[in-house]
Amino acid sequence: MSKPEILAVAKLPPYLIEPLREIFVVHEQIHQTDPAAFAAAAGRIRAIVGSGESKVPRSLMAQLPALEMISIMGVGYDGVDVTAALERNIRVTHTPGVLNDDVADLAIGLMLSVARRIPQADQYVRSGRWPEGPMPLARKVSGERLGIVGLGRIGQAIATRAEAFGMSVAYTARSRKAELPYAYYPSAQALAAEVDFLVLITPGGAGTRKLINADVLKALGPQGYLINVARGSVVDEAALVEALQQGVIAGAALDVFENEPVVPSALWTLDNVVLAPHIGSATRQTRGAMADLAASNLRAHFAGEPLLTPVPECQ
Ligand code: 8YV
Repeated sequence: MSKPEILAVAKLPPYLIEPLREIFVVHEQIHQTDPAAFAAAAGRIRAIVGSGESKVPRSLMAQLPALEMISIMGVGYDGVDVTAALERNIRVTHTPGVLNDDVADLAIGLMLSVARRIPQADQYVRSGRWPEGPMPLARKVSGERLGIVGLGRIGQAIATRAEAFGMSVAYTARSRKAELPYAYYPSAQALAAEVDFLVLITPGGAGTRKLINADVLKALGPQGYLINVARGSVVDEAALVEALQQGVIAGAALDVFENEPVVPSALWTLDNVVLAPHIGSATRQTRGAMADLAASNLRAHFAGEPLLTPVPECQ
C-alpha cells in the first residue's frame, strides 16, 4: 500500500522529518518552492506538519481537497486558521506540556538578565572595562512583584519559579482561576500598574493582538520591566520601542517579535533591552519531545486511533 502523502509547511528539524519519511511521503515546502510539483501532489496531500510559527491559512487548505489533519510542532498554533479547519472537520494538533519547563526557565532567565544586566556585565569584562571600576548598580529581582499575562500551563510554571525567588505573583487571564493562590486582575493594564515585572505568556492570534499597548506600558511605569516569551503579536512593538527610548518603562527582555526573524533596528542599540531569537523551547531535549509528539499525532490519525494532543477547539 502506498504511503500517505503529507506537506511540511516549514523547514522542520531532521529528527522530525526523517522518522516521518519512514511512513509518509513528505513534500517539503513545495507549496512555496515548486508550484508545478505542488499542483501535481495537492490532490493527494492528506496532512500538514508545521512549527508553532507556521502559517496555515484557509487559502492553503482550499488547495488540498484530501486534507484531513494539521500537526503543529509547537504549543502555539495561532498561524493556523482553525475555523477553516473545523468547517471541513480537519483535525488540528499541537505539542503542549512538553515545553513548559524550557519556556518558563527562559522567562526567568530573561527577567534576571535584563534586571541584573548580565549581558552588559559579560561585555564589561570582555571589553577590558573592569579596571575602570565597578559597573553601575542594577535592579533586584527576588522578593519583587511579578505579573503574568496568561496563566496557562507555562504561566503556572513561571509562577512556581517566581515563588522560589520570594516574588509575589499576580495575573490576568481570560478568566479568574479560583483554585490558584495568586491575585487576579481583570486587565493587563490593571495588572501592570501593580507589578515590577510583567511577563507575557498568553497565546498569540487575533484575541491578543497588541494587547500590550502604550497605556499598559505607561501603567507598568519607569521602574517596570516587560518580558515577552509569548508571541510578538501580543505587543504593540512600535509603542514598546517608544516606551524604551523615552524611559516610560525601565527595560524589556524579548524572545519574540512581530515580524520574525526581523527585529526593529531601534531595539538593537538600546542598552535597556535583552534580545533572544525565539529560543523558548530550543533545547535538544524539549525540541526532541515536541518532534516525537507531533509525529505521534500524525501516526495516531492515520492508524485511526485517538489523537494525543488535539488543540482545545478540536477536543
Ligand atoms: C517554537 C513556539 O518556536 O511552541 C511554540 O509555540 O513558539 C516554539 O516552541 C516552535 O514552535 C518549534 O517548532
